Amino acid sequence: MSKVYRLDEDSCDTIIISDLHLGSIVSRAEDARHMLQSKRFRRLVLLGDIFCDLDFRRLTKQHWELLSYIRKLSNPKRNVEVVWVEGNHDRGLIDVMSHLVGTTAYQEYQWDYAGKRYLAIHGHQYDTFLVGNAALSAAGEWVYMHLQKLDSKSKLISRFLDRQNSKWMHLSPKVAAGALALASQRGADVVFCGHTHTAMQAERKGVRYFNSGCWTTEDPTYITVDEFGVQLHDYVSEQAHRALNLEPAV
Ligand SMILES: [Mn+2]
Repeated sequence: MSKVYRLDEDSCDTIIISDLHLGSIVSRAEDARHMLQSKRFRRLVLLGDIFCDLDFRRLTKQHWELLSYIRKLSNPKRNVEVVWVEGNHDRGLIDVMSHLVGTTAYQEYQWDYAGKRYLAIHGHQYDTFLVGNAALSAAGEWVYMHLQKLDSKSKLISRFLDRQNSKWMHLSPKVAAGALALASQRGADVVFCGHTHTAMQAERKGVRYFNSGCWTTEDPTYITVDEFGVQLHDYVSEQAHRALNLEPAV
């Protein structure tokens, strides 16, 4: 992933985040809220798997604080469009939750900005393992959830498995290929996905693909779109740069 930062730039047209997995112990809800609070933007795309599962009892104070901040953003006075694109983990929740946080829910979302067409889809649609092995995937989720409970201190096992899971399935290329094909069909210049938990970018026949990564690992990522283009951001590195920048000059 190329990392180019404009340290002075805190405003953009659109922010895209995905795979927060609220309700999971590995969710970085507080970091996500701090990131959103530090920016000015006109559109927020929640690109799926905002929730981990249907059990609200697992949401912590930090998880509710993020949801409450998203609700504030969706107040018409703020003039921010908040869009929620459904992920495989959000199913069955998105209608209720999107009302609760004041967002509109979509299967895929398309918008135009500065002469380009953008398309956002979570990406599980191209996960052939998930599509073909629903029962096995459900069993995997159950095991994973219980491992997370055992692993609550270090979270190392959970995060390791999360990365391995995505690698074993060779998900990233499949999702990228599927999304790029859809973008061509829809006449989009840029397509965004989440789901794989691995931030990346690719290009095919003039169409660009970006994956927004996730907020469940030690290196959470997000995407911005503004007049300078599309950028993938590494939250932790940015925070480190910011901290250095605040040091008084010697
Ligand atoms: Mn997903």
